[in-house]
Amino acid sequence: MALRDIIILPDNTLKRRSSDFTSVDADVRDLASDMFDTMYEAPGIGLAAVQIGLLKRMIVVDVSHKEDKPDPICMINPKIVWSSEEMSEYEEGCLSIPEIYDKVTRPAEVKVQYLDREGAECERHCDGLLSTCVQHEIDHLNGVLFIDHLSRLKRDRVIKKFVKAARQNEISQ
Ligand code: K1U
Ligand code: ZN
Repeated sequence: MALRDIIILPDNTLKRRSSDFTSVDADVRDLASDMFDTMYEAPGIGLAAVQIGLLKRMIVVDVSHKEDKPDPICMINPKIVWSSEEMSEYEEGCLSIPEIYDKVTRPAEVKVQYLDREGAECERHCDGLLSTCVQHEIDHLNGVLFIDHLSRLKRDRVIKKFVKAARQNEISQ
């Protein structure tokens, strides 16, 4: 089990676009394993590679209920190929923006094409929390945070809070 550090706002890496994997090998599978360990430990229901400082297009998700059996999903080079016109609202959080939650409206359902951990081409129809979470994680791969979906006022308030906390942390070290 290898836990990785999760980077938090205002780390500028979070604003950068991640690049595709050109192949899926044992190193990629080890990375997926570390990402699941890190996500479950946090705890969270999703994680994008950029959140551990790696600008590569991999996300892991598990939206199963605590009492049910785990349902880990790893998506490599995920691409949304269809979005529903119907929208849904969900109160989102982010492991890179601790203790901030707000409602975000996104397409209710999406279809995603991706490679699995064996490098096989897959397509998955996502609805409910899985749809919300997958869209949140794919946003991360494009340097987009859930606060970018809020009003400028709300977003700026959150950024200001984290910039101030980072400065105070620097001073006290
Ligand atoms: O990407 C991330 O930062 C992970 C994030 C995913 C997410 C949450 C809510 C809506 C969309 C995407 C989280 O997992 S935040 C933590 C969280 O939601 C949670 C933690 C423990 C149990 C249940 C939920
Ligand atoms: Zn997030």
